[in-house]
Amino acid sequence: MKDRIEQILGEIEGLKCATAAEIEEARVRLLGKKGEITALFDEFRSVAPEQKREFGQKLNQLKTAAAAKIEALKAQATALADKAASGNLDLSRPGDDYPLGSRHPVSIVREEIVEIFRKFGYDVAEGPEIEDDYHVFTALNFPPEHPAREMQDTFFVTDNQKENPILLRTHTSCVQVRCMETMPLPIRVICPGRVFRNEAISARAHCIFHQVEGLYIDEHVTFADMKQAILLFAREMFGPETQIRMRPSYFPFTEPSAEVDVSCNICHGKGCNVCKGTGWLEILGCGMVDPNVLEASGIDSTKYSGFAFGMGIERIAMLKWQVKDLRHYFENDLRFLSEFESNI
Ligand code: 2U9
Repeated sequence: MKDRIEQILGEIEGLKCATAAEIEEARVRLLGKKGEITALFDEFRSVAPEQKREFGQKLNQLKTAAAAKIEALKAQATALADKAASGNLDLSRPGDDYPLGSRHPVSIVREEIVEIFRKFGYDVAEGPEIEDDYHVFTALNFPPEHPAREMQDTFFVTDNQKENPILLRTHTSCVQVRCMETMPLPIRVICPGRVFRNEAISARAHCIFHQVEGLYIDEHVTFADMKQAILLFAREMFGPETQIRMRPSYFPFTEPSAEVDVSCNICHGKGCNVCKGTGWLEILGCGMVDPNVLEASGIDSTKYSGFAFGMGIERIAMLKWQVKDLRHYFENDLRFLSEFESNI
């Protein structure tokens, strides 16, 4: 047995295998169930007790040496295979394109709107998305029983039965309220931001959307000033030929109030499926700030007047790119997002 162990040790030292298959064959021959070393372990059972210690040690050394050799051969074969593969590399091949992202359509439109008003001299203001009832409703002349104050319309953070509950803002008008509380007059401010309404999600409504609202307060501000500002905005946004029309409306925070349509820039007023044959597209709501709203923030309504307006960014983006389903803006599907190129 001793000779056999020495012989196998010699074989292991000189073992040479070129391929993974040859290495596996050697492993099976030496260490497999019916392998030579395994057979020696079987034989070891019948070794005389006084020789067991010596033979046992030698056998274990043999097994360790065989396993180490097999591992070393495997490592050698892998290194050789890698070297061979790298010999096939075409180092002159052009690199893969690194895909560039694009701006989200809501960001593109928001920046476009904000930029137009910035040119008109408006400041930009942002405020908290989690607000209190006072800044979202009370300061904006919403009566206590107004339906917007119900759970079906607004997401409440704290109990809406308690005084001045905390909630997710349903419009960005609360940012303008904070501006009126803190900024010196005159105020000219534009407020973009995300708003939340407790609505069932569909192609035309979502529980989250984005608004841009504007506010201008000074002495002698008139409805004519508002009309001119909105006309100039519409022409910057939709083209120099754009016409606007105003329809009477109602908001708790403005009086009088109006909804503004722009002439359809697809059919130029003739009527098409985008404007549903009317020649007009509704883009925003506006009005003269209600004196109660000015007074609630400590502004003298006998000296100062102002106008305000608000628009949904997703709605403007839908008109700009004729997107039919609002949900596209929130699903972040790359097939949709990569359609929008922008240098902003
Ligand atoms: C203050 C006073 C008045 C903001 C205004 C609208 C009219 C309006 C809607 C358009 C579509 C919101 O996104 S939408 O659902 N907005 O029609 N918003 S006037 O009036 C204000 C704001 C702040 C202190």
